[in-house]
Amino acid sequence: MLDDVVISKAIIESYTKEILESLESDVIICGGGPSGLCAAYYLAQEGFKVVVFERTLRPGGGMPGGGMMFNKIVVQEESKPVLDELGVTTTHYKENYYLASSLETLGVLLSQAIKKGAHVFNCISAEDVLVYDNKVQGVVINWTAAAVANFHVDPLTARSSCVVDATGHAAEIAHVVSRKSGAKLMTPTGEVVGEKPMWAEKGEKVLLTNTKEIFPNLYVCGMAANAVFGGPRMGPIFGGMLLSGQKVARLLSERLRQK
Ligand code: 48F
Repeated sequence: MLDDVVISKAIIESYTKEILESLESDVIICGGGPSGLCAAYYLAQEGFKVVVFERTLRPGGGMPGGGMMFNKIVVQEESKPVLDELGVTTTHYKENYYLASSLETLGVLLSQAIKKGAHVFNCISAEDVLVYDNKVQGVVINWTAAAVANFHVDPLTARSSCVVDATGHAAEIAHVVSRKSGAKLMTPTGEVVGEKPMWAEKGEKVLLTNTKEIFPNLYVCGMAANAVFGGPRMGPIFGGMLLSGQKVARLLSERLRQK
């Protein structure tokens, strides 16, 4: 026999428990695209308490769409070990070019991040940050549906030792910190420089350099890193996104272990 209300209680109790536990963590990642999920996977694997807030119903950002909805992605030689480690099937196209299904890659990445212990919440947007003593100390969250409906709903907050802006092209968290704190970001202009036109070779090259701390306790990875530092976009080559997520996880892991 199945009781409809028991089903409801099971969902509400378990979701409430998980989100309550997630209000204080080591790292909050804003954005569940490829770079954010990859960062979550590596941080969770290292045993850190990591929380991902993803705006949309379905995590994955630009990954499932591949290139112009042709649902394949390309990765280069140096990032293939990440897909191998995750267990994603790749095929060799030509020297330095490998292909993977964008859907398989997303499915595996999401599944592995959660299995390692990352807490991934969809349908929640990070709309602001907590800044105490000129340091980012967490984020302000709200249901995406409230914003879509244009409801005036006050948000809630989640605290963490560090925050990662993995919001993609829009670099939303960097923008909000720059606009509201009045302080300078650690960029050449002190502000978000803005993304440059498509150039895969250069975009992928500068992405790892751009993956770093940009304000006390605020890190940036993925396309947001190039947007913040004025790097080019790079289209449906995803190796850099994975390596950028891996790099930010390493930087955070080194930092959090020092505490
Ligand atoms: O855009 P997205 O996929 O960013 P990424 O991880 O990867 C970029 C590639 O997809 C592609 C590319 C490849 O070379 O250039 O564009 O850097 O994923 C960003 C995710 O963040 C969510 C958004 O819905 C998407 O899933 N997001 C954006 N703003 C917010 C957010 C926010 N304020 N709060 C929560 N999630």
